[in-house]
Amino acid sequence: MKRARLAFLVVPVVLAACSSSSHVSAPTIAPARTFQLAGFEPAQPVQPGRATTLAFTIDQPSGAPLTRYRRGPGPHTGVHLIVVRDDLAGPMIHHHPPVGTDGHVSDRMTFATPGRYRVLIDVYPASGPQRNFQLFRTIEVAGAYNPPPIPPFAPSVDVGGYRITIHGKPKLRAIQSAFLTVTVADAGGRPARFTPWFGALAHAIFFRAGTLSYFHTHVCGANTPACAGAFGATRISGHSSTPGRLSVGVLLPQSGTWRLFLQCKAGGTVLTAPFTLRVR
Ligand SMILES: [Cu+2]
Repeated sequence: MKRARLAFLVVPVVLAACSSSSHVSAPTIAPARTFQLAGFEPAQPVQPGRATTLAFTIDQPSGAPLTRYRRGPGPHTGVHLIVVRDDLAGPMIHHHPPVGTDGHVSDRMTFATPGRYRVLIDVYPASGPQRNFQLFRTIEVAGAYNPPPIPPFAPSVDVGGYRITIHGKPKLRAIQSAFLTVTVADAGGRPARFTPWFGALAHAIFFRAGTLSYFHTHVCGANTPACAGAFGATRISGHSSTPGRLSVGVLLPQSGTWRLFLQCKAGGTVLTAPFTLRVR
């Protein structure tokens, strides 16, 4: 659509510019050069419950593969692979796969249940005007898919022997930053001791129901250098200085129903707790 309109706009200008010459050639309008996924696997629907290779290369606007990614101790590095089922009810997968010297990224993951899955690739190139950008794909996992409605807000989620609780009912508004107070306690009610994971004490990954818009913040602690960074033009990060307690920064661009997948590492295990948030 955009391309057609561009062609329409550009051709008369070229004709006018060339009107005094003896011959006129119509310009060829190429699509805008952007970063794009190449050689994405799986190219076909996959089977549930079976380890699957997910692989790709990111081609730069020049056409050459992107091989140099931002590196460092913080979470804003490399390639983040985030996978959710479209209904946002199921689990979330968050990997930082290694990048080959030729730019090829390959990972293994298992899709537990049938359905449509959103693959979000959050990319931090080593150089260039953009700090990071996202690319998307959909993977179909074979079988009957009856997506359940998103559950209402519930303050506590039990996962991996821990209870993760949001304190107070969140009152969130689009484009207004807020902080959620979250506690993580073991089965005996003792506060969890967090281990930094991917450069942060916790990762807060948000997807909006329906459109699957995405946002991602981090909770930083004393031992997470380079954790607090910019998210595009936005700077927001939470912090934690007390065992078992997290202050999670939220800044969502649109109203609607969002799912927060809160991830932290406690007792050697990565915990992922999904919460439903209404944003006015
Ligand atoms: Cu993260």
